[in-house]
Amino acid sequence: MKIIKPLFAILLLGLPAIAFAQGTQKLDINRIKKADTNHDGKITEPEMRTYRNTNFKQLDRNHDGFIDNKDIPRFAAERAVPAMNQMITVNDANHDGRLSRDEYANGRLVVFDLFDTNKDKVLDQAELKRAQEMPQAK
Ligand SMILES: [Ca+2]
Ligand SMILES: [Ca+2]
Ligand SMILES: [Ca+2]
Repeated sequence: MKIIKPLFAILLLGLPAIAFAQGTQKLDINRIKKADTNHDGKITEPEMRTYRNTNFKQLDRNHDGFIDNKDIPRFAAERAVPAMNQMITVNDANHDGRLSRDEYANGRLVVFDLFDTNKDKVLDQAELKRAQEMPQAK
């Protein structure tokens, strides 16, 4: 599956679409570190899922219990809708075109897997550093 690089941040962290639209899609290491709940400098898969679970509220801007394109403000649609569609495609287990909290929190951690180069289900400092330095698509 081809993932457009600027979508990494939104896919990995579930950044609010509004942040994405404002051009803050460059991967921010400090945001990633928020997922590191036990502050050991590494992010485990359960930590990432917990982070997604807490982040769901932010993404569900219209508070209907699902994440979909209706949660994207109109002015942000041009840039954010493709990212949202990609995120839905990857995680939409029941194929209803929107993401429930479970689908989002338990969905595929595509970008996590991508950055986890040694496949130990942990993002360590070296892997996070590489992730941050990954060139963005034009
Ligand atoms: Ca919603
Ligand atoms: Ca769904
Ligand atoms: Ca690793």
